[in-house]
Amino acid sequence: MSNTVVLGVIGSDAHVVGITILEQAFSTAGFDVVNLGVQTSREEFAEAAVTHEADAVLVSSLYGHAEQDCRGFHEVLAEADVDAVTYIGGNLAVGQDDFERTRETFRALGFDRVFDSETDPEEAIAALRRDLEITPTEADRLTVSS
Ligand code: B12
Repeated sequence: MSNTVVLGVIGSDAHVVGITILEQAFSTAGFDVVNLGVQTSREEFAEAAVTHEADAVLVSSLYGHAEQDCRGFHEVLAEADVDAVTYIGGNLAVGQDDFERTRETFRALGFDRVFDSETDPEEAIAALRRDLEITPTEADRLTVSS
């Protein structure tokens, strides 16, 4: 059975290119991807995660307001009884000059992993396989190492 990933851009953010690339990469890697698109509210993420029984919720944010948009995000997921791995990535802070501090901020908000805008989608895919304890096939291993 495939693992399901719910993906979207949070808040009022309209940057669509990154999640389109992520959607393609996760689909190619064998995940079922539900792409909620841009300008997705916290409640829409939670609703989709419940409806699709998501194993992971992937949040993207590019426009510099991620911290504000993500305050209370995990509380909304918890209220909806969502038990999924949560990742966030993109341009998470204005300037993003100290990414370790940014990572700490979003970890404190409840995200399991925090990625910067230089992240190769394959890195996130490999991390999710580890977190969901998915054993890659030989073909996957060859793809990742190439
Ligand atoms: C194109 C663009 C726009 C277009 C968006 C068109 C569209 N519909 O997509 C337009 C012109 C509309 C726009 C508007 C704005 N933009 Co703009 N935009 C860009 C630009 C030039 C490219 C973004 C892009 O498509 N990159 C290509 C994709 C492939 O890369 P990516 O988005 O980074 O995604 C990758 C990674 O970040 C990562 N990733 C992303 N999300 C996630 C999530 C997870 C879980 C993981 C693992 C990885 C991951 O993987 C992705 C794929 O490789 C960037 C600058 C830049 N060079 O990045 C600015 C940029 C993102 N924009 C910026 C800003 C400020 C704005 C505006 C607020 C400007 C304004 N004052 O109006 C508005 C916001 C409007 C809104 N409501 O969202 C800033 C953000 C600053 C910050 N965060 O500190 C940037 C960085 C420009 C800058 N240097 O100032 N923008």
